[in-house]
Amino acid sequence: MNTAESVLGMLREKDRASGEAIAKTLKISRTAVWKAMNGLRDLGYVVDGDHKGYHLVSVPDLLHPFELRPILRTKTFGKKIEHHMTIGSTNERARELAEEGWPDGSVVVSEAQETGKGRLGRGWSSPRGGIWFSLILTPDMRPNEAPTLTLSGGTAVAEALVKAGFDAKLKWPNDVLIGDKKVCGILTEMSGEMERIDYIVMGIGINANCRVEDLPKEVRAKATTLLEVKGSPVNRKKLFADILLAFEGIYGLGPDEIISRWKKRSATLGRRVRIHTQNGDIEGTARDLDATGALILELASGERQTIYSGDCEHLRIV
Ligand code: BT5
Repeated sequence: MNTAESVLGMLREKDRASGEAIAKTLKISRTAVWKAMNGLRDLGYVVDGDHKGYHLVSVPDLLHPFELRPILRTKTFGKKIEHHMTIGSTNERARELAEEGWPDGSVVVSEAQETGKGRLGRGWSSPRGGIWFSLILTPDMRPNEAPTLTLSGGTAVAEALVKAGFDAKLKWPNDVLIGDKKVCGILTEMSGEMERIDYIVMGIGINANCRVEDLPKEVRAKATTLLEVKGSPVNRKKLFADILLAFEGIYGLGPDEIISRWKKRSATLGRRVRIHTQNGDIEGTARDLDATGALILELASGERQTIYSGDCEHLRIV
């Protein structure tokens, strides 16, 4: 905990705290108190000060560790958080930190991204108000087991959204939908060798308190935001803390349990779908997931085909 965070802790506890009392309790100089106060104000904390002392008037709506730590109930996820007001991509930054050896469960979060990344070189629009973050994971598993880990990220988000009152569903492999529109996308990137994972960076983007009009024209028809669905802003800090808690709870479960949790919230199984793969499109009915998280498709001929990767399109129910 740095000085500013300790000072903030005291301001939260006491209605009014004098500079002298803060300095004495934290064993720091009056100048250090003053500097910490300025640092907090720069972040958007409103602190009144008069001869009787300092008083915390309001806190900023930021996914900053100062705001998250008091409400996080996790053991490892989010114990290290790097926060940005804006960044290119949290995934890129998380990769750098993973290379530096940041531990399992570390988080990079940004209030906005300038060059957010989707899968396969696509872009991800990330205006202010969303929840854009990446987790560094160092699971003890082989690379071929990683697909179920990807499913657990989507499941955690969907379960946290359900807890917050949203009817969130999952589209294979990893989109979270509300009413068939995409509200969250996940980008999993792995570094390692055939037999061993060095680390995984899982990037999760949630359209929380942004408006659909803030997204590019071409994605609006297929996208939604929590603000739009609810009609009023959600508590981003609580939702973020709940997602980390849900994910920590699923992380480390066996593949069978992850897959069964995923299936409970699936919007894909039982639907007619078109899968865009590198080798062309395949249409059929999504029947099941196999033990590795691959999609089992029933073709018109009745034959079953296992799909390991691709973009899934839900076809209209006619
Ligand atoms: C994804 O890709 O869904 C993965 C998105 C991952 C974003 C997170 S945010 C934090 C972390 N840092 C990053 O740089 N990325 C991760 P994909 O399935 O390829 O979907 C991308 C497509 O979704 C785009 O081509 C658009 O059509 C559409 N799209 C772009 N922005 C969107 C948004 N905010 N909401 C819904 N759809 C969007």
